[in-house]
Amino acid sequence: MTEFSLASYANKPLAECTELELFNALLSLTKDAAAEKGYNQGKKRLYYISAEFLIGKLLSNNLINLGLYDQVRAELAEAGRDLAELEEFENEPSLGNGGLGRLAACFLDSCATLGLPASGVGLAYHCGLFRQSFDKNKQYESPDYWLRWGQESWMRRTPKHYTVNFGNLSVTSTMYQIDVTGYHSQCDTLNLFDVDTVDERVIKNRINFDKSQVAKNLTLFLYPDDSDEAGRILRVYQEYFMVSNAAQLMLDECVERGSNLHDLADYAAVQINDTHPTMVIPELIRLLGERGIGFDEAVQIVRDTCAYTNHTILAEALECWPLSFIERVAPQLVPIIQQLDAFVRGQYEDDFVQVIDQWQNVHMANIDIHFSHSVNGVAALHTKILEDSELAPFYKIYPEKFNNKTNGITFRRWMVECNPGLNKLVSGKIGEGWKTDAEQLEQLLPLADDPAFLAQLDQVKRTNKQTFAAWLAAHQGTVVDPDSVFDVQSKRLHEYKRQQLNLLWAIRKYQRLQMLEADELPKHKVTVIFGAKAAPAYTIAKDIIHAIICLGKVIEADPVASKYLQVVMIENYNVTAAQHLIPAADISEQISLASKEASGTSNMKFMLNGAITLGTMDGANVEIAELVGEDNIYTFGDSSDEVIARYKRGDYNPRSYYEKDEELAAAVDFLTSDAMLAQGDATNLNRLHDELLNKDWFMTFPDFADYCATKAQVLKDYEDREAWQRKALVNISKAGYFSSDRTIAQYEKDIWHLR
Ligand code: 26Y
Repeated sequence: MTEFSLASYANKPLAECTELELFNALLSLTKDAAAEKGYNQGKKRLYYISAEFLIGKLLSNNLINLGLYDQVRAELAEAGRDLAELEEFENEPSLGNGGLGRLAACFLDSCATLGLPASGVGLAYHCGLFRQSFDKNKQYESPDYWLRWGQESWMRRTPKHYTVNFGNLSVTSTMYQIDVTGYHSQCDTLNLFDVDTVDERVIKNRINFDKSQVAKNLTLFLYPDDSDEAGRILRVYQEYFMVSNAAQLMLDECVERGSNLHDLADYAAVQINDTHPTMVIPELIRLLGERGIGFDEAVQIVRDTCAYTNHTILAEALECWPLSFIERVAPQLVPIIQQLDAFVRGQYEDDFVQVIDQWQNVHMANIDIHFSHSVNGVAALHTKILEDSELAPFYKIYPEKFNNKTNGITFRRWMVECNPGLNKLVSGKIGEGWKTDAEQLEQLLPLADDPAFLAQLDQVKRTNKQTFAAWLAAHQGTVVDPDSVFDVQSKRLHEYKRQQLNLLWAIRKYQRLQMLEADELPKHKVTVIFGAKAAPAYTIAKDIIHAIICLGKVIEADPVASKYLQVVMIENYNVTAAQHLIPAADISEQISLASKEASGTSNMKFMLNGAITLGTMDGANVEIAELVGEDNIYTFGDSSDEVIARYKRGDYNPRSYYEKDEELAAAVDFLTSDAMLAQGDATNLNRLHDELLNKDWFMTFPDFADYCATKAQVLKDYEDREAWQRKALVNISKAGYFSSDRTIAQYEKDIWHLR
């Protein structure tokens, strides 16, 4: 084992280095240390294909996993330098959007740690997902040039190049590699493809660019605006580029490892992360055909190799492309997709399960289900809804394919790295074993009766809240009170996640504060903290952001209410912000409309960091509730069965709730009050008001009263600090089930069989 000394990677004394010089020295050191650990290898390899990898900053994560963190920090400190300064300096890779991408990142961490040979395969987006800023209380999007400032060097350029043929043009690619370090183990890799002709100059203003110049724009943005046809076709180009590269890479590597391609399934497992990589199925069939394998055998080989994960039951996210788009982008796939369609038609009559529908639209999920050997949901309830309703006709045909893999998170990033105080407290009591054997956290349970330990837990939370407050002040100039209750909802902005329900609660709270007598005022101030990006073309989501920011300003201007309530929106919420925020949270808001959130993973991160969940019985919340017991979680709202039944009846009318509940009506109408209009834009506020009153597709009104009553109980219980920390301790102790190491072990055992 080499002794790694940072000084030997710098060409001048560490004290005299610029941040860039220090950062580059750390990069080289980390890469050498990773190379020395070596890479997980074996006959069979996992190819995890995903449009997103939300990997977060890598410096500290890699140092921790390589066992170099303390040593490097000490060496820096000796030279009067601070590792935190370099963590700030590092740009966060902008390669993902939300849960699906972060899950992919946690999975790679666990694969590497468990010694499974695995490659992530995706795209090297130059500007990634947009960077969010606020101006006039609205979201603005700009390109996130995360590759600048020397940081591109996490990505190693490889000599691998492929040709990808589109209908009207042919492009070449280059593969870049990022090391995925396992915790005290070997490495895996994240393989990201870039198009060689990429040209950032096609970007016009902000995130607008010439959509027709595919060879130049293909790898610029993640999820480019798809509100017009050019944008949707571009998405198909991106997807085909991703999977064609993935398929070619995989076949090359498998042949190198000794496969004759007939036995491909013994050499590769492909996991299709949502429908975005679906075209890998016809592409593999096509490539196997080129190499002399007949259609029927190729179909069987591909089915044995591929597995599909469904992450959503929202119809809009189940991709469905006009065959004419595929004809333009990848005409070579059309006859194959038609053959797959004919194959299905020959066996099943039900329109629902066909590959190509009567309007000549290709249903990507249907390809995945017929032509892979495993279909999994991401939480027990989600899988059950897929089986019983959403995908019931498929479940009837292929009951053996369906399985559940409840999501998980890597505890290395989501506790060891982001919450050093808690890491120290926990490890001081039960040792370090929980970092790779997460169920050991249960050893903390007896401490629920130890007031001294609960006080220490409280102290850790307090410190984290102060640290977060300092970070927020430095980053966006917003001042929050660390003595207030941190009530946090951070996740993609979507109506089904119901940030608007939380917003209505905050309005109601504000209105009540205005009516209270001095002796009734609450003990603790509540700081409602939101972090969320809205898709650029998602109008109502942006209206919700606008309303949240406006409300924050209204309250701030009120001398009395602002002592008891603050509403804050974090700018450009990303993994870095999450790592600061989650350890500081008291309340974890998981308030999606029951049946709509496939799993959620922030719920797990908050729990692990000692926040108490206030949530609906949706996604993985259900499993959290089972584990911690009803005393240690707050649940409310209609059940998924009730919600599904109400959708089926089709008789939901938000007005009937509005008319019956005066407080609800007052809160809704406040959106267009003079106070709000003085802060914001009438178009946006009126639109949101009307949307809620006339449509409210995600049924916030029926859950409003129960949500408010439950939240009142949460805030009341917060006053008993010892009882509260006991709940926190139970949550931390029971979080072990949600380690992505457990999830990955299940994928390995049930689906991949890499070993
Ligand atoms: C339509 C297309 C543009 C699209 C883009 C992004 C479709 C879906 C997505 C992202 C989906 C996503 O992030 N899903 C989340 O996956 C998590 C990991 O399984 C779940 O925990 C979470 O409930 C789900 O919303």
